[in-house]
Amino acid sequence: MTNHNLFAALRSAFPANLDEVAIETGSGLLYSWRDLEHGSAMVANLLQSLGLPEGARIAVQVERSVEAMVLYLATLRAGFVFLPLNTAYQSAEIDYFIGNAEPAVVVCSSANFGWVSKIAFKAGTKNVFTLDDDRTGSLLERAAHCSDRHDVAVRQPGDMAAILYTSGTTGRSKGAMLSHGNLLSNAQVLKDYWGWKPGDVLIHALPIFHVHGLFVGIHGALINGSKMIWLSKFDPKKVIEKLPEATVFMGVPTLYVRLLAEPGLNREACRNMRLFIAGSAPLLVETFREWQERTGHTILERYGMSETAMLTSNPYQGGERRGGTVGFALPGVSLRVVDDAGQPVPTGEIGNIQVQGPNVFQGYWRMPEKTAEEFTADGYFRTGDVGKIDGDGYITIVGRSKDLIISGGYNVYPAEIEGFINDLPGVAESAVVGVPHPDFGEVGVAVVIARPGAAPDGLQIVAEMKAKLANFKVPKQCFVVTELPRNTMGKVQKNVLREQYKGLFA
Ligand code: MLC
Ligand code: AMP
Repeated sequence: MTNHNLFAALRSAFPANLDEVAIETGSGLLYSWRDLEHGSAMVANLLQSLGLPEGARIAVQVERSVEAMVLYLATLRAGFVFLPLNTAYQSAEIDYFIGNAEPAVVVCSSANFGWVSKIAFKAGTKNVFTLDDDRTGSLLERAAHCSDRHDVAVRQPGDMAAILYTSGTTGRSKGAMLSHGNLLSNAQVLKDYWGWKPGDVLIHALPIFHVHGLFVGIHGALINGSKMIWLSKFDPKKVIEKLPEATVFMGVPTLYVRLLAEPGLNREACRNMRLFIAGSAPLLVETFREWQERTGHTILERYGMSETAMLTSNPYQGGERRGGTVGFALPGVSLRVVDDAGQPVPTGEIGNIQVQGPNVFQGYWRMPEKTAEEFTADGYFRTGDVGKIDGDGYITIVGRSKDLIISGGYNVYPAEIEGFINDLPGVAESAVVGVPHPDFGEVGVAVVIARPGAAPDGLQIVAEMKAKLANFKVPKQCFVVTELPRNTMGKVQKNVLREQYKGLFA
């Protein structure tokens, strides 16, 4: 019987000589392919020894490390479901995710063990392990006693491999269920489309709790048997130092903006590079052009989402990479632009982007109604992105119908933040909008109306948010005003607010 487990495909791409270097860290630690093979086997054996039910979720909130990646590989290998959580999430956020996903295993940093384990045990989780970014923690201690041989669990293409939580427009996060088949098909398509070849080396400096770093980066390198230069965090100077040893780099636009701010970024530093890829948020045409001038390389911009992994890409070869566009639908992906009635719009006109393909997710975890709402009768997923296709077939994302702010590549849903602010004493109502920001692309600004007789303070409101919410979600400024602009229906006109505050960080 064919094994469709994603890990089996990644493993089969490992080089014949397992003693070659698979990963080199920023501090010079080397991991061989054999280390990945044995490490993932040991952790997979540990997970399997716990007697977990079929489809058990393994929730992980840990700092970026090679061992955290090995835990991901081990979860796939053992046939369980990986559930990564942003390290910025605080207790109320973690409480929701763990309560909703009911993971059988939770892995957290030892610094957070106290509060995370309390939440996990309350939700019925039986196993809580720790994993730190210095190769310590109870997960590795326990795995050290396990065999380094392991038969990859047999999985079908439709079996769940991961759940990625993405915030909802109503403020409640939804868990997008991705199957082994979704992820493998996308990895295989990208390997060909981006011309991965022997000898490629990827600089990996992105978080591994979202699609970009976890799937596009890790799968991209592994399915090509390519070495990764693994940086513990994004540091532009360190990236530039490592560029001559690499051929591929991936980043959200903020990473490119920060690299351009470094005088050391030049053609010489990029002499061995083959490909720079950007995505997760719109790349400004100015950044695209400045990059071309400074490095001689043309950034390849692509577009994707948690629910679908990658959907479109500018061409690697055989066509021009056009700044401001996200290229063409990837092979196997069907993408259409439709009006609000669901009818295709003429070439060049703006409409809603809908997609279909082997990479499109299986639905939202325990939310069948929400899942049904997001698919059309003929099986297309409504992305919530608004765009157009020009006469040459290039796709441009021009906006979003979903009320969403993308800040430094992280998604922030205004509804969630407004809900938080509205519950604070003295607040009658609030509106959160995204405004342009030179570093993060876009950041949130909160506009608040006081309750009669109350005088809430903007700085205090920001402080309250910092204490309770993931830091990237916190609006950079909060204004208390006497009224919000409204349309005739009484609905807040966010476009007017965006216009009013657009110069705040210019
Ligand atoms: C950090 N801060 C942010 C922020 N990141 N504010 C807004 N937006 C962000 N993204 C704030 C913190 O709150 C803090 O504020 C201050 O900046 C410093 O925090 P830090 O943690 O030291 O920041 P830094 O390490 O510089 O992080 C910036 C970053 C990071 C750009 C490196 O945000 C990042 O790694 N972004 C990548 C996100 C990503 O991988 N997205 C892919 C999603 S997948 P204060 O006030 O507390 O000091 C997806 C699908 C697809 O979208 O298509 O790929
Ligand atoms: P996430 O839910 O974190 O997976 O974010 C997905 C969203 O990021 C998409 O729906 C788009 O709105 C946005 N996005 C991803 N890539 C791009 C891009 N290249 N240009 C514009 N928006 C993008």
